[in-house]
Amino acid sequence: MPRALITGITGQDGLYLSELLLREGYEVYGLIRGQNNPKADLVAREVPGVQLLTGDLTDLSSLLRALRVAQPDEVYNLGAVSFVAYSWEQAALTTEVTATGVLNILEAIRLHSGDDPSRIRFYQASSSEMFGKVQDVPQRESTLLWPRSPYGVAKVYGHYMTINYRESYGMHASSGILFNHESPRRGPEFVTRKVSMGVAAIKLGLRDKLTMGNLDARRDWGFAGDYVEAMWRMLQQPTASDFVVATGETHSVRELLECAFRVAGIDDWEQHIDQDKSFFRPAEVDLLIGDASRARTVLGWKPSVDFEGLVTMMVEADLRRLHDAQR
Ligand code: G4F
Repeated sequence: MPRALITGITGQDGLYLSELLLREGYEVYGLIRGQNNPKADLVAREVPGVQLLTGDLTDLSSLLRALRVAQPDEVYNLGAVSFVAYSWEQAALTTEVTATGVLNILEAIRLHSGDDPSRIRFYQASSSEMFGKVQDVPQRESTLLWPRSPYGVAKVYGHYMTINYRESYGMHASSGILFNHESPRRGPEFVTRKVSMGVAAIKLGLRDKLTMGNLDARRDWGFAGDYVEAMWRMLQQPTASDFVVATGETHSVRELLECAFRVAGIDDWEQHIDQDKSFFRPAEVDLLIGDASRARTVLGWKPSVDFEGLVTMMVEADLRRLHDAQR
């Protein structure tokens, strides 16, 4: 039975990836941070087969301990301070977790693996946020990175450190440059979920307005359930490498709003939107659109849910959730 260790187990990707690995017959361990982490219950409820270990990406010895217990064949590093807007407010913490945390887990794997650093396969959750002020349209693996946030800078560090460990020690370390990926499990601070929850609440008459930031930013949004499949496929390759994972479609936040209100059957959507400067960022990533040709060719991966399907899935899930909560 193959064994996997996942950091960032409490996020949407951790949950979807756990489901996939359990289906594939893995023994799955999840690293969870802090004393009495309230999200432990969520993991136990949603993916009961996962065994939780306490540890923190900023604490090397806790990572070594987790590796000793889990004895994984594969490690997926999904843990990060992942909300871009927050990274300006806590830039040092973001750097410690999202950048240095990658070095810590790579180093822990190297130390744990002894003579054969390639025996544990490693996945690093790199991000399209690294493209920032984009230098190519669409963005691909070879596109110059130009991050625009402390989060993006931290992800660039983790990305290159992963490549460096592959080249220095022969580790089977791959980096997935994932474009925005969403689901009904997405945290409410991210724009897609904020919109799906807000639109559902407006539809049910629980509120009237949604306060937004920049409506012109464009993103390549896919479904998280599809993207964890790409992560897994990367680690099944004979050689480690880096892959862009994206849908190849781009939409603005305005189009996201239009679509979400349309799904809920509300026409006069602009009446329900306010804008507030506090939701704008000090520097914006204006346009993301990925070219995932390499993932298609090498991994045989393609997305199964398009933009409209994703927004429909999220709005309908929040409508059901709010409806049930009212009964
Ligand atoms: O949903 P967002 O907060 O995601 P963002 O910043 O693109 O980052 C996400 O995707 C990255 C991959 O590219 C990940 F690495 C990262 O961890 C995260 O998952 O914001 C999307 C866009 C931004 O341009 C933002 O300015 O939506 C714009 N936006 C407009 N109004 C808003 C809002 N974003 C949020 N969160 N809230 C708003 O009210």
